[in-house]
Amino acid sequence: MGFGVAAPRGRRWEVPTAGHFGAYLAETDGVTVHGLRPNPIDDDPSEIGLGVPSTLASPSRLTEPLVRRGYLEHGPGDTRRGLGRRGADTYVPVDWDTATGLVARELDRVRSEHGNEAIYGGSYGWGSAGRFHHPQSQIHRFLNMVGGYTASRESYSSAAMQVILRRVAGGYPAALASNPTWDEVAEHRSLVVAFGGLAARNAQVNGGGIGAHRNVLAQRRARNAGSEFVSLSPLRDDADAELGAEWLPIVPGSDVAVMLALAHTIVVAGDHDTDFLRRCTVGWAEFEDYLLGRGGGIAKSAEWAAPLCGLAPHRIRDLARRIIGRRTVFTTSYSLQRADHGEQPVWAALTLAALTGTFGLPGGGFGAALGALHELGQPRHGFRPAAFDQGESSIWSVIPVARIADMLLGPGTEYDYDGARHRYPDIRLVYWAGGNPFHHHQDLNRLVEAWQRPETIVVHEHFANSLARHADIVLPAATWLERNDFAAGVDSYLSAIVKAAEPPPGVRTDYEIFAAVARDMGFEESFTESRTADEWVVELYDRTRKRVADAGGVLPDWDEFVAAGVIPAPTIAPATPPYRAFRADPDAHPLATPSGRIEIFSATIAGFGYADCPGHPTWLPPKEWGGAPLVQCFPLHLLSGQPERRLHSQYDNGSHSREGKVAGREPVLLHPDDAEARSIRDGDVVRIFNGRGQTLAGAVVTDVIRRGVVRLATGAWYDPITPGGLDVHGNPNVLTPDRGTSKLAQGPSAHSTLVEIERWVGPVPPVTVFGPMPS
Ligand SMILES: Nc1nc2c(c(=O)[nH]1)N[C@H]1C(S)=C(S)[C@@H](COP(=O)(O)OP(=O)(O)OC[C@H]3O[C@@H](n4cnc5c(=O)[nH]c(N)nc54)[C@H](O)[C@@H]3O)O[C@H]1N2
Ligand SMILES: Nc1nc2c(c(=O)[nH]1)N[C@H]1C(S)=C(S)[C@@H](COP(=O)(O)OP(=O)(O)OC[C@H]3O[C@@H](n4cnc5c(=O)[nH]c(N)nc54)[C@H](O)[C@@H]3O)O[C@H]1N2
Ligand SMILES: [Mo]
Repeated sequence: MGFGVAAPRGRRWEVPTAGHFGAYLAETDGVTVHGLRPNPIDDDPSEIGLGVPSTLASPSRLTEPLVRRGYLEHGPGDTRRGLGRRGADTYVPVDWDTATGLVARELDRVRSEHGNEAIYGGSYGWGSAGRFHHPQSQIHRFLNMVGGYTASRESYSSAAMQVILRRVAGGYPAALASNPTWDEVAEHRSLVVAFGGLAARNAQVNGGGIGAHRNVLAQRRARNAGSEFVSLSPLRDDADAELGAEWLPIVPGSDVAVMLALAHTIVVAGDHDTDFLRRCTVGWAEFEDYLLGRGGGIAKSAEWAAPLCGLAPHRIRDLARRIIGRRTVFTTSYSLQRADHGEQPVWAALTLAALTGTFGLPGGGFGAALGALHELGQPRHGFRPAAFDQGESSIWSVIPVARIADMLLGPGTEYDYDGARHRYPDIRLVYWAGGNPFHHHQDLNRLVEAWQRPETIVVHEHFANSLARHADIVLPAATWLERNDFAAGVDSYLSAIVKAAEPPPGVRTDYEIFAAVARDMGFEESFTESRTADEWVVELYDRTRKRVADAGGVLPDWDEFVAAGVIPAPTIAPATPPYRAFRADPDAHPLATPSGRIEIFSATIAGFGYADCPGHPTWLPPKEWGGAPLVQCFPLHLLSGQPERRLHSQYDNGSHSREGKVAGREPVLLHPDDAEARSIRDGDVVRIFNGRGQTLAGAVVTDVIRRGVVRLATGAWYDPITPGGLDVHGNPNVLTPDRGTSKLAQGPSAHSTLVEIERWVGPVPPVTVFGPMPS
């Protein structure tokens, strides 16, 4: 079994490699990687990978284990006792045996003194692609062998969507397996009504990798076949320019009002599909009363919605007319549900799909975030590659993923989630590998406080980023370019990952780190099963190959795979999409809901009695948006969507991301009128602020954005001047609120944020976060 082609010394050659953003060829001399180019198999490659090589030997690279000075001096719990402060301390290098020994002793102490639930191993995040070196699989397997840990559930991506779909439409997996594909959309020349648009930049990535980018190309083919696209979004470029999409620039947070007005217009005209509603749904009557304003309520007409959403009534009615009688997809981007009451737009879009009778039809019905990830809108291949077995936890302790700061700040506190009361555990030790809460969590200043509560924080990282700078024990981990592996997910390809560079001396893979700690704790053999990493990689490939063979397909052997670099995934006929089977015969193929039908009114949810999530889709104004009283102080709606030049915060220190900065900071998009009112010019450094925090960004004055709305992408490495002080680099999460979408899903609500902006006068503080750890 080989992992690459040997070549004479001093020469360079190319090896295949792959990240979440695509397959590349890496030019290497066996020690150093000299550059990436997209794998020629990809007709629409992403440039995100191109900046990665520039980071591997950069000043921010972690190259030795480090321990926070105050932690070494005072021992675990110094910050809990007020003796030290994470985020304001310096670091001391230690050797690997000392570092892994410290981790082993602490894990052992915490589990024996406080029980395993005092270990938080939720470790949310994307990490890197690769079936074996997947950091989440590694850490969860490891912590399960420690005896279990407090875990997290749902995701920052789709928490509200997941929970509402589970309650009213048979679950998120069923929705994904039923998603309309662009090929079907083309075939039926469907109308695509995209709430939150179909930002082409977002289809650059997919968890687990992408052999060849096809999503946006397939959208264009649908357009050329006669499909039409409508993008309801505050940003004009939320749809690929070649789609010729109609842009309806709606007020952020107002989507449910538009959806209700569309429903109202269709129902008042008598054009709804009463047969489908009778056969396949429950609760239409309750919803219809609400929609039509019977019993003293307000009718949710186009006139009602217009002042909320900023669209003239005739534009809403025109759209309703185009929907009637046409195969239509109602897709909601994830962004809509990463907001206050994020459950509602998903539920309302399902309801539109039901009342138009398009639900479950090929190329029509409900779309779960089409185009927001590469896989969404692409055919599924029914093929499941093998994974590194995570084992099982011997304890049951779980929080909704975005409630981490609440948990750390309120041990023992009760909270609501999805119909039950729960209690937060008292976390003493946090262990993170692959993911960065100082990237993904909201209200970072609050997180900085919450983060002082645990006694020990252990982190595996590549770089001296904000996560490393807020940890006690920092263990330097190898990157995907420094490991052998293979990528395969729901993508239609498998991509080989051949080590293109040696990690710097002193850097280990996550696997080696966990194996060393496991050795100190006496379970190394169960963790490694006596296999080296490379043996595991080939083993997982062979298991995948066997699965495929059992299903009647064929995969080449490992050497042939590596030589090809990228190979097509075998097609294993997927089951009929659950929504399609359901609509054909709802009695034979019921949805997994109490009624077996789509629940337009859910007696279960109504029974929870949550004011922030009633029993049917409801217009509930966000706490922060253009219609809230807080606009008096903070008049601009901040959107903090995904970055075009990065995957989240990954490789923000690389050349590709840094080429996109303005005045060295993250660009913030604002409308010319909003800029003029504040004497802001293109290229200025600006301060964005609200009651939670403040950050500096580089102004981009542009009319692609709706007036009153600003956009600052996520992922600029958090770089506060002082802990909790001004962030100098443009991280939006110092501004976003840390509150659950509702008591139902408790998802993150980053997109419901109001801010004010001013031109920054005076000396501009330098960005320092791309330098080494403070020592
Ligand atoms: N305001 C706002 N916040 C958001 C969002 C938003 O729209 N607005 N979006 C949310 C969403 S959808 C998501 S998914 C999250 C994403 O949040 P995360 O997934 O946490 O973000 P990443 O930057 O991908 O974090 C990955 C980290 O793991 C490290 N890493 C990568 N590979 C490896 C590895 O192999 N081993 C180890 N040890 N480390 C590795 C990287 O250096 C990086 O620091 O952010 C959420 N946060
Ligand atoms: N390049 C790149 N692509 C990515 C990622 C990345 O980091 N980089 N991350 C991936 C991940 S993990 C995820 S979960 C997906 C996320 O996918 P999404 O959540 O869909 O992505 P966002 O960029 O947050 O939002 C998409 C658009 O929604 C619009 N929008 C925001 N709020 C509202 C609203 O209230 N109403 C309406 N109508 N529109 C609104 C914004 O204009 C924004 O551009 O993206 C994935 N794709
Ligand atoms: Mo996400």
